[in-house]
Amino acid sequence: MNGTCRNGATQERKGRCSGHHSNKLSATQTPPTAEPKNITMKPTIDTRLHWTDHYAKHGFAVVKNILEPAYIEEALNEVKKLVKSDLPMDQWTKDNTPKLGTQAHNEVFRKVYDQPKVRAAIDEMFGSPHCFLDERAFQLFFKPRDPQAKPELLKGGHIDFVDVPIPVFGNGFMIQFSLVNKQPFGGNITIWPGTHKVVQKHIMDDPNWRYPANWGGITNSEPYEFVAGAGDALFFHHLVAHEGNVCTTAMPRISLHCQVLRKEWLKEISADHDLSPWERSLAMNGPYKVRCDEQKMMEEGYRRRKAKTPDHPQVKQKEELAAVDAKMRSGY
Ligand SMILES: O=C(O)CCC(=O)C(=O)O
Ligand SMILES: [Fe+2]
Repeated sequence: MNGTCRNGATQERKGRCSGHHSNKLSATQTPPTAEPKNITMKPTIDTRLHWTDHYAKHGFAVVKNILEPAYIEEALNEVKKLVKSDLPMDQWTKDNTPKLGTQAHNEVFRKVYDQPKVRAAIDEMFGSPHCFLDERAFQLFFKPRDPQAKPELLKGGHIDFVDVPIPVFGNGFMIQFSLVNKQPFGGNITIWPGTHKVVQKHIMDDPNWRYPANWGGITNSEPYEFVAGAGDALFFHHLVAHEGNVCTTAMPRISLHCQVLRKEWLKEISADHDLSPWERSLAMNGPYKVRCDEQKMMEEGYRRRKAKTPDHPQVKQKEELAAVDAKMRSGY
């Protein structure tokens, strides 16, 4: 992963190394320490990698301009109809706009899956045009500016399997599409690169490993912030740590958060055949065979959790989405 140094560390290093002919120190100079301390690296996209390789290696990828301008316009008009405000969009705030809910049945938003470049990218991920299960489990994320919020990113991150068994392979991935141009701290999603491998290894080693009970230490690094242009997409792995942030910019956060499911649940990854990019992202810890039917495991896990904690807020959120499509519950 390419990194850019925060706190001016890059410039400091350049300053030390360039410009002077002699490396000798004068008596009054203190010797430089080996490296400045406490540098945190802010992850960026490694543009040397093809987007599918980036996805497999880091657990996420950005594909720019995946949505057609005409579709973006249509979807934004739909948002404006729902918001019913006389104010221009950049004056919308949390306090002067309604909550829009998931919009999980909205006919315009669900068409995002029909966008030609989106469908091509899904097929590329699955390595075939026949794998995609044409379920449309998605949510509109509408987050206008919160005038009280500070411009900062949330720490911690999460995965979407709360107090349930976690599938090593699962049956899909997520795509988040931005309908607007964003700035940093604009309510953007953050991703902790590479955590898909770490989390998967834990589950492979211990099927009783759970989020959040066993999460400590997984995300104590800098996350990547998806500062999107209108029409850009973020693809992310079912096990990569991620988080939604508060919106502190004039432009609201307006995105579609979509599950992409595969018809068949994977049972095994062996080294003896070509892997699709999606399979490669699941094979970072080597060949593996599932211990049980993961689809059944998930259905059973959600049933048990519901019986135990019917009022858990994340349980409620997931169940609202689950109402969109019963099949979805078997996956997430
Ligand atoms: O706000 C976001 O982009 C992330 C939301 C999320 O991770 C979730 O709903 O599980
Ligand atoms: Fe999530």
